Amino acid sequence: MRYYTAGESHGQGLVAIIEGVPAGLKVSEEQINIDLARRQSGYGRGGRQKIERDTVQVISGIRFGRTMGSPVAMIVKNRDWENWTDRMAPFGEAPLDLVREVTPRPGHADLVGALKTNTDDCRNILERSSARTTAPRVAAAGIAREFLAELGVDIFSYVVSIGSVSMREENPYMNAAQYTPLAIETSEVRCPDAEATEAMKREIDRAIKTKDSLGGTFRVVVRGLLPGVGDYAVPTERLTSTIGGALFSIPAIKGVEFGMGFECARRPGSQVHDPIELDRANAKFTRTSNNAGGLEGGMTTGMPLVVTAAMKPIPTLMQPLQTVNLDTLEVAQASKERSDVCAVPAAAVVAEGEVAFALADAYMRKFGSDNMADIKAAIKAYKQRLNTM
Ligand code: EPS
Repeated sequence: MRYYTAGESHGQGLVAIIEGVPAGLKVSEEQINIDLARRQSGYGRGGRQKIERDTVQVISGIRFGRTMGSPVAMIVKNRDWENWTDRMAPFGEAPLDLVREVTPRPGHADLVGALKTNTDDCRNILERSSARTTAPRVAAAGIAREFLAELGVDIFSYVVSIGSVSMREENPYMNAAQYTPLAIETSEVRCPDAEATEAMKREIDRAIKTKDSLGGTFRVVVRGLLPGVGDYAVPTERLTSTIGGALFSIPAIKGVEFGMGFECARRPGSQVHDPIELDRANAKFTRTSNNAGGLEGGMTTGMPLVVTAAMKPIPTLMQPLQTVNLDTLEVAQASKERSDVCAVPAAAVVAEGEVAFALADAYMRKFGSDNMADIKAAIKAYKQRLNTM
């Protein structure tokens, strides 16, 4: 299962096409819209979110609420388009009063993208490198999430830190799977700790006051995984590789850690690796800890998958950094425009979808891809074999 997207931040809308979708999968439009709304949420988002109410429109591939086995096409429209019809018109001449973007923001794709594509207007770059382009990715991920949900796999995320404020956690690789969606989604920063939520909001308020922006870290947690999904033999099929790559494809993601991550490098092996135990009651192998974060040798262990990602601060600053004006080549202040101060809670929702795609693809490689009935039969046979070992 893979997806493609097209669309700009202030164009007519954003499109996703998902290929390799098995037939017979139940899909809920409402659930996709809930995820789109979750992506728009979060303390620290800017004025644009008051304009947009993202909803999905399915164009193909789904009939009477079930996938047909053909590619699924979706659109998420931009409400703001009506304010940009002249400046973003696909055809005709540019308006005479068009203001080109010539003061690239440090940390954004503006400058390098303009050099690469030979344009004198950084808008051509920022329109596509905008966080807005994650909206169709979340819509597309709805298919992967439904696929996994039907196989007993669920995915959630939560924010661990914003700026210098972190929630306190005891052995999160073992315990993160116990957080409830209610505790996460009722927090304005999508953090299950009420005290940390308030401290993070204060941190964002301080950034607004000082005209700055903030990044942070979040975890994606997956429960209900079977052991042995992914691969150790083919480098590109290792889940560390596919999930890592998928998370790094989200704009602004600067680091990914599986389980204990970088801390593993500082400890001796005896304090890192998870002892194996036989759970006789459930006829399965388990681990007494989960420092590996649910992956060994690029495959699922059957323990919860716990992956942490770090997001850098938003590059648009209300107190801009120094740049160079591309017209005059003089020192200038970087572009300053309506933006978000912090989008970590939203990025975590995007990351859930990326992890879902990587896992759905790995499940289909192992258990088949044509239709849900055959996939479920293959999973049943696999479970039976593991149980009778
Ligand atoms: C963004 C700037 C803001 C954000 C936008 C990403 O939009 P605008 O320039 O229209 O004010 O709100 O994110 C979204 C619209 C979204 O839906 O995520 C940027 O510069 O990347």
